[in-house]
Amino acid sequence: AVPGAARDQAHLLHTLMDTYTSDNVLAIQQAIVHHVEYTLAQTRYKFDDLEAYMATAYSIRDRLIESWNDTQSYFKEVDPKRVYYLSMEFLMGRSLLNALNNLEVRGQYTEALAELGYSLETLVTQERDAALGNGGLGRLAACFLDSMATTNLPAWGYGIRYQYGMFRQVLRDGFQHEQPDYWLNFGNPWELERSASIAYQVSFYGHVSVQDDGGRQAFRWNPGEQVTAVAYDTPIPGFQTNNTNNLRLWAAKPDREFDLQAFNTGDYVQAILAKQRAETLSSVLYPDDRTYEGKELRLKQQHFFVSATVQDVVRRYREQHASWDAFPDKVAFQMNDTHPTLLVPELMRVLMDHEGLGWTRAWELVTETCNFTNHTILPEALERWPVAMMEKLLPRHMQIIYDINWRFLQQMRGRYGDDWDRISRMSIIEETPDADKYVRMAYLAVIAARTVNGVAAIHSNILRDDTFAPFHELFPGKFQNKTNGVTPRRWLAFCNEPLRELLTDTLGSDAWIKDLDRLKVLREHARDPALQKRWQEVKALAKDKALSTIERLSGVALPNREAMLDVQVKRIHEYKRQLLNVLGIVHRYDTIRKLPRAERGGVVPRVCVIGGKAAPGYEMAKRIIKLVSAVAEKVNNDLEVGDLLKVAFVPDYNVSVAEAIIPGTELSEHISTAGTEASGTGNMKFAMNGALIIGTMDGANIEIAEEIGEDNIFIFGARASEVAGLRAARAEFQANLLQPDPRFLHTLDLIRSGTFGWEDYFVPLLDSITYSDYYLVANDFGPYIEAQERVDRVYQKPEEWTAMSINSTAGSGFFSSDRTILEYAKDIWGVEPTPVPNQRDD
Ligand code: B1H
Repeated sequence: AVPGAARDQAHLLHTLMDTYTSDNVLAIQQAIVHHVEYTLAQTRYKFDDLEAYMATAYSIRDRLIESWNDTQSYFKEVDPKRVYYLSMEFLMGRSLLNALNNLEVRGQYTEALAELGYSLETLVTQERDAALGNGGLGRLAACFLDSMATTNLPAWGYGIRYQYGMFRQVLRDGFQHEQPDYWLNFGNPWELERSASIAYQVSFYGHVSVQDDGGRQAFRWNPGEQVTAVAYDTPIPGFQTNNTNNLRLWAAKPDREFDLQAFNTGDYVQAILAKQRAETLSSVLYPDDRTYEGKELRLKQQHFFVSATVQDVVRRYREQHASWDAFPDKVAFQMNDTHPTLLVPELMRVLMDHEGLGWTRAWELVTETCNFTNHTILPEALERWPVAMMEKLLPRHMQIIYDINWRFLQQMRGRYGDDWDRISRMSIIEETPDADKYVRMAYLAVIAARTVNGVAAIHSNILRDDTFAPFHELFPGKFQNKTNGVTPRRWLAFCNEPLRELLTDTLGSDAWIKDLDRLKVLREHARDPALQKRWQEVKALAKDKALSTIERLSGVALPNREAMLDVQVKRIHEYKRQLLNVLGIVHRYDTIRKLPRAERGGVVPRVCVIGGKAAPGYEMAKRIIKLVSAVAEKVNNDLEVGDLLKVAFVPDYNVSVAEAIIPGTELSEHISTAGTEASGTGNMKFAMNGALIIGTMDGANIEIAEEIGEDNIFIFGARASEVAGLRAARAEFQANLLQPDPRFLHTLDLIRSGTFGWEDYFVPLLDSITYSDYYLVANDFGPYIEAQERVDRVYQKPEEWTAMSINSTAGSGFFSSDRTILEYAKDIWGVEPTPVPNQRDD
């Protein structure tokens, strides 16, 4: 029994909290005005939209802190197994609407702000996107955080608090320019700085000494440089749950104690400046998701966040456990691609050199807790670090990697004998005569991880049968598939309110938001005229909004709201084949122009939108952007064509722009060369919102086709199984097999002859698909054009189109990241939903 005094105190506390975070409008206004006056130190009588946004955000953060504290103390009490999701990228986007909707106080806040004279819709746009990621990989991590909180998993995200996120893309004269994204300029109200309580030293360089420790060799790393990692915590709310998880991002600060010697040399100011350089470690996100860059700073970033994370996890474990025996029952790590693979040698090092475990025991603990997700098979993206660089920066880790490799290769010899060819192919160390040696990070990850997974069925099959085939033979049980998903909160319920209402009405409750499979029921009503009518209204509303956003961002006038909205938004890559899309647009333009005036009435008007960033050093991708702009310039000003075709390039595509465009899109393009896109997640977002997909049999498109039915998607082009043969045929100039489509040749001629200007600048682009054509643009052009003609024909039958649209949403349940995350929880992590009781209910 609780003693009387304590009970009274608890009651008092509950009452106080109830008053402060009550859901009534007055309490909300009080909290906002409080933050205007006392946190921002502005006068409550006059504050602008930015200040109103900040104060609103602080008032919501107060609520999040409460549930976050409750969650952390509950987990401490029950000590469930936790999962740690390590990622170099978390592409979070904006937080305000997400938090309001998750806490289900959006209505009350809208009203509270309106009475104070502010519109929530306007305040929302004051927030800068948290763009700590490149694209799909970073956004996947963000969707996973949302689903882990919503499904009540004891989960933490760990990453880097970059001061500069993904660059801002501006177009000048149709060319991409990069501008820094200093997103923390006005402060970040969603984070809590933990510099006083949670900070660790992270070491670099130096040398390793060996001591004899009673017959056992003891290794000591004497580092040459140290920085401090300071924690910044961002609460991650779930939907309709009291659980609030944590995203912990590390920032580098100068180390307080290290190298005081430098100060004694007399140059005090120089010494301070030198220390200050530590902060550059976490200053910038690498904006290239195509080729891995062998830059030392990038390797430093990887070790920095891995080392701080390991120290944090070990401390948390050690607080509650005296021995290491329970470690695998309490901890699971997920490595988001190879970027956090230093986790393996770092955990080995800590367990052996600090905690005194032997190799065998340390290896058991590492291999029972670490798991690896691969996101790409493009060979140029696979990380290989020069041994010389690794040795210099992380000498002890390099020793451990050599040891892991030595033991692994011994095992290989036991199995395959002196098959040196095979052994060198599987070695973690890549050794080619007369060349530098490299550490193959993916092999290190595969060898150490308990599970290895791909991100869509086809991708996981390629990993098993091709990329990692020899490892699959060795460890068949390790390999899994976990098809990606996206959060239906941000990507449907919160970004498309009218559709949310329609779905809730049609399905009888809003339970679908947490149980997306319920959308299946819609199938039965796909041809119901009443539903179709409302569906079309909802879609038209969203389309109008999307078109306005596109007009504002691209500067292209789009007066015809009836034109089909056709969108391809994603990073610009040759393998994603934006070039195929542009060639299709040029062909469409040419076709319209050649049509006799009397026949133009039969043309389906289109607005073709392309958006996405090119890596700053990716010349081909930058030329593609210029080509889109040049084609847009010509087409949009051609009075002959008028409203039948408009082309827009949307600059600075990011999470917030996606939320504005996806709900209104009618046709979305996912047209990568089969076998190149690991999964894709944009495809899932569009399908959920009832856009039809034109796509290849690649990545998750294959499973989308399966789920929504092949009749509801426009599939075209070479299959993955044909790609190698087609490429080989090209290489051998078997021209008879590869007689390019005359429409393709004519389209290229139009560009080459200067129809869109800049013909010299486009030569490398056109050559890349004329000679080697690695991504089979020429091969798939004809089938693409024909698929687009099918699209046009269906668009002319609104009932057909609407039924396909309803079926797309209906079949998208499988692509909720809740499903994905529960599969990870069960098949990989062994963690269980652990709902936190509401403290105020007792
Ligand atoms: C994906 C990356 C990626 N795959 C290197 N690989 C990076 C590679 O900064 N880097 O060095 C950053 C990112 N990103 C994407 O992951 C795939 O291309 C998509 O198909 C997939 O949907 C997404 C999530 O799994």
